[in-house]
Amino acid sequence: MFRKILIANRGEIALRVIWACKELGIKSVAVHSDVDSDSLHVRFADESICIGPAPSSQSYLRIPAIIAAAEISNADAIHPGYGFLSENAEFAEICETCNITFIGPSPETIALMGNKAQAKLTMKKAGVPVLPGSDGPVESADAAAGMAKEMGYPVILKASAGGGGKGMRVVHSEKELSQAYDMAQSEADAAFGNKDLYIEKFLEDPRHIEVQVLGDKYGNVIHLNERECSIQRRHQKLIEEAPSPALTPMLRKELCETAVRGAKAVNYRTAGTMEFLYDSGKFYFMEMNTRIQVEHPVTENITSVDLIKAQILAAAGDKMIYRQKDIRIIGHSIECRINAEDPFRFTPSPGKISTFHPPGGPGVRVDATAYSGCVISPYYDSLIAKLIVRAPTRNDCILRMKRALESFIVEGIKTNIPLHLKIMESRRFRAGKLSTRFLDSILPRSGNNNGH
Ligand code: MV4
Repeated sequence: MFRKILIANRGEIALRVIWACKELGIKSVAVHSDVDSDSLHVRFADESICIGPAPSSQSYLRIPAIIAAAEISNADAIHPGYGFLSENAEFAEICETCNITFIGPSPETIALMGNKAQAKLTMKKAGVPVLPGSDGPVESADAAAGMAKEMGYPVILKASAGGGGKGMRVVHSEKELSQAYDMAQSEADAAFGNKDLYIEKFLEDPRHIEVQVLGDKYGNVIHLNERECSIQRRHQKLIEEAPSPALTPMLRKELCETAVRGAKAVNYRTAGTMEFLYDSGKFYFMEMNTRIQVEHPVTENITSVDLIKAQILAAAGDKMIYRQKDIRIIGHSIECRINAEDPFRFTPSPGKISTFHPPGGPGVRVDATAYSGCVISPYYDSLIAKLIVRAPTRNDCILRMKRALESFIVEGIKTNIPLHLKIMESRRFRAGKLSTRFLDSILPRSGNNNGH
């Protein structure tokens, strides 16, 4: 087992990894930027090292500084958390070269799944359902027009190197296609240095349902059921829950077994997520995320599996202690992402939090980095806490979330707690009628004009 793990991240996920290390008897090393020296991850790690100034490009993304910190502190592994370097194949490879275990998939798997066109083709070959479209990148606007004619409009152009919505264009008719192709291509080139696009049939109002998978180095792969993540704004998730209110037991089994088949096809050996679009009783593979995700606690709540510990144990070469038949869903769980932002205009609200008093009581978990007196920096994302509740049923969960939100005190900055309360009180949410356009039905019209 590892003696010491360096956490190449900040915020609540850095703390979450530190808690796992403590419970496993592993020493932890925090890295931090200048403006994060008073952060809780620095305070609770066994050691900490400053790796640069506030901008991520000069600190949390600076590979040489992070590797140097691991060598100076004699860490034998690095946990990348989510975001930052977590899906950077080059970083994973450099870790390997330096004899530091990267807690995640192999560099080859990260690179393969990072190319969304390749990932889709790989999954299609493995028998995972995908939307009709090009097999791999599409060569030209003309080739795209030919395919669009065949499958019918609307279609969507997506950057192969993309994911999370960048370099995407929905096309409703042939006359829009060539311009959309050029725009998506230059956006992809600017954002990723890769112009490749692929095309597929566009679903107007699907759900986003993802399956948590877990593998080890010996070819064992299981699933830990699904999460529903349809409530998003500008490809930023706001609320996640498990299980999905949309699935029947039969569909759940089919979806989750399909996800395992896909993960096995790429020799998956750690925690990961297979993302699907779901519409009218059918699901289609969209992307695979080769990292731990923000919303992993809802899965932990319904399965009682500690996903961070599982990642660490898998990376250390332990054989998986779970068999699929040991995994059962118990109850329901919902997560609200509490952001430092104006709740209806979505503009950031950095600054000093004068009072921070999170809720507690039965079934309430708060994964937070904020505390009374802390300063929320404008340099990083606006997530200040994840409020996660569990209860026997979805309805109990919603009532519990409502009371937890009502007793969550954050003063000094604005948060999106009022928006979460509005969603918990909405009839559509309570009925489980979710889709990727759900938020449009909640927001006042003025708040709607910021989307794509
Ligand atoms: C789609 C789609 C509909 N049809 N692909 C958005 C993020 C990126 N990962 C892919 N996305 C979508 N791809 C097809 N063929 C709709 C979306 C989409 C979306 C997906 C999940 C959650 C929220 C979303 C919001 C807008 C668009």
